[in-house]
Amino acid sequence: MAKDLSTAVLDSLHQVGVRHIFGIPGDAINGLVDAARRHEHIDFVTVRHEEAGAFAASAQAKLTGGLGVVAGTAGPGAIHLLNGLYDAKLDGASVLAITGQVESSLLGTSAQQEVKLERLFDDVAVFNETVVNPAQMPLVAHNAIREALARNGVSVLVVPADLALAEVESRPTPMIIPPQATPRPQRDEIQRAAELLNGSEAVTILVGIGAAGAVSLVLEGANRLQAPIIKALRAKALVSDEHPLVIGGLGLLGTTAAVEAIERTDVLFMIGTDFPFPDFYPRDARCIQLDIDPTHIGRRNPVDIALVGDAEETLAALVPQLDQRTDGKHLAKARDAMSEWEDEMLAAETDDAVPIRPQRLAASIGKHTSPGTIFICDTGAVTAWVARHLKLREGDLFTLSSTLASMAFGLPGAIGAQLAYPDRPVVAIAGDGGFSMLIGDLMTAVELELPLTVVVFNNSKLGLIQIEQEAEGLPEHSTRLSNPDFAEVARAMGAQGWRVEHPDELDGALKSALDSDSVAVVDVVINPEEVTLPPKVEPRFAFGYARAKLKELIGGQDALSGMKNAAKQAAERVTN
Ligand SMILES: Cc1cc2nc3c(=O)[nH]c(=O)nc-3n(C[C@H](O)[C@H](O)[C@H](O)COP(=O)(O)OP(=O)(O)OC[C@H]3O[C@@H](n4cnc5c(N)ncnc54)[C@H](O)[C@@H]3O)c2cc1C
Ligand SMILES: Cc1ncc(C[n+]2csc(CCOP(=O)(O)OP(=O)(O)O)c2C)c(N)n1
Ligand SMILES: [Mg+2]
Repeated sequence: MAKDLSTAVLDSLHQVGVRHIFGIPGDAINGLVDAARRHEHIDFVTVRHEEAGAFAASAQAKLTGGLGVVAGTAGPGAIHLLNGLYDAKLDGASVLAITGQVESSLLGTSAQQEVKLERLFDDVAVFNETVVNPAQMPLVAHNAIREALARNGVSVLVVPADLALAEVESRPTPMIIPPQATPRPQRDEIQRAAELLNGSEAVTILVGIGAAGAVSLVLEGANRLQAPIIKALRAKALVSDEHPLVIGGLGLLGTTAAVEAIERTDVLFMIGTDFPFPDFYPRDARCIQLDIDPTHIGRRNPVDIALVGDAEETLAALVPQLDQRTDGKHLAKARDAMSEWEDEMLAAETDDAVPIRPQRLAASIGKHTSPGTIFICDTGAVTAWVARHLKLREGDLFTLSSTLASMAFGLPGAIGAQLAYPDRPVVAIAGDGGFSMLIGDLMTAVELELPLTVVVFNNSKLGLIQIEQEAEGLPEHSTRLSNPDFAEVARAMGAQGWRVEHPDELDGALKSALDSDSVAVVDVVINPEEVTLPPKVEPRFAFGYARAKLKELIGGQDALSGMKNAAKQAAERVTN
């Protein structure tokens, strides 16, 4: 049976369960958009920026493990996709980008909007092909889909405008997506790992998103070994933050309890994690790493025993070989340190100060959301408040632009998440910088009538950058943002909006927004002076910070005018 090329692509996508293509119609992809208009199972979701579409597709892929799809027209539309596609690549998410291209007769003629797309996408893509003849269908589409799914990466299919609706002879070729060839760790290696774990005094488990299918085995193993569990940030939702074995995260956004447990540990057991910060790995401990990808073994930290395999399958073989320990000194110390940490955090989380403290805001979000909520978080100081103060429960999902650490992932990611999970509450947690970067896509959420909630941590600045500048001893520069009232902006865009400046208003606004069945924005003015501290403050940080504050005080000018400035600012603060 004959059909047009774009319909053939959509039929292939339908075979792997795709329901949405995010993008902006026009020019070279009008054929694709028309095919979507006619397609029974796949919707074209018009966004306001192709990057937002790519983030939405990436978030869907990260949360569901399936394929996210995004489209952009030739030239600028395709270029706009790039940051979102890198987000998918770096987090191992399967995304297909379909882009337009100038007509095939114009290729190589410096035509308007002609960009060498294969070169543009060369680094980001595991599969990157331009269709030059309709007879390539459906095989070329199948290959693109198969490679994205099998290699957990980005595929790019470039379709010149004149071919989008070209007739293709569609042979009935069901697409084969072979199950991933899962490596199996050798029995000997599992036994060596069991011996090392059984013979050690202080095992600490660092768990990552790769352990998502093996949570109960991780818990059983940790219980037998009396080992505290530290969660890599991407894996924050894997085990409840309130679980007695959990001692928070590791890294700049982690807890002191985790840093101290790592210092004491004699065997670190990494399960499905690619935690990227070398300074936070233990200096002298032995290390066992369990990962499905052999190229990830040892790339962050030297490894004594490598278990290359699926977390669930491998732990199912390993955990029964672990002895039940009774002397849980290491765990007891870690727990004590964690309760101390939590007590320390509680003061800020319950503080009635005005402006509202971000710690209090993050903790309040946790109190008002129901279990099963999906949280999508931006990059910034906001990530730290969420990492430390938003308590996730069993059944919640959490994701972010984890390895690329791009700004503005929250709102578009929430759009992708809400479309993939229409019945679950979805909350985007945004910085004011990140939110305003792709704010246009609030209108996308409104048009789609999605019930998602956006909470803006509004400190009127690129907060994390100011902290970075000051930690390096540099005075704050160019990080301030003069924002509108985002609640009013939200209302003007057709969403509901709440502006919160006082802690007394916080609970009511969050509750109303979360209960609302339309797009809701809660713009919370938070204390702009709040600094996220590393889990252990080194003298270098304190010294740099003090130096920066001094420079800010004298404003880099002569001391007298600097002091005048500082006095003026202080007076303004008092009168406001
Ligand atoms: C502003 C900002 C600050 C950040 N600060 C921190 C921080 O302080 N601490 C922190 O932890 N993170 C932080 N991050 C995130 C950090 O960059 C990493 O992305 C994150 O730590 C990685 O988490 P992960 O190991 O769970 O995921 P990934 O890096 O995706 O690793 C998952 C691993 O699991 C493996 N895997 C997949 N499937 C399986 C399977 N079935 N069986 C076995 N293995 C499998 C994969 O091959 C991969 O190696 C920050 C991010 C941002 C945006
Ligand atoms: C696209 C992109 N541009 C720049 C950066 C560098 N960067 C990281 S965090 C940040 C500030 C984010 O500000 P905001 O969203 O207001 O969050 P805050 O730090 O204030 O909580 C910047 C500029 C980045 N990560 N991504
Ligand atoms: Mg900010």
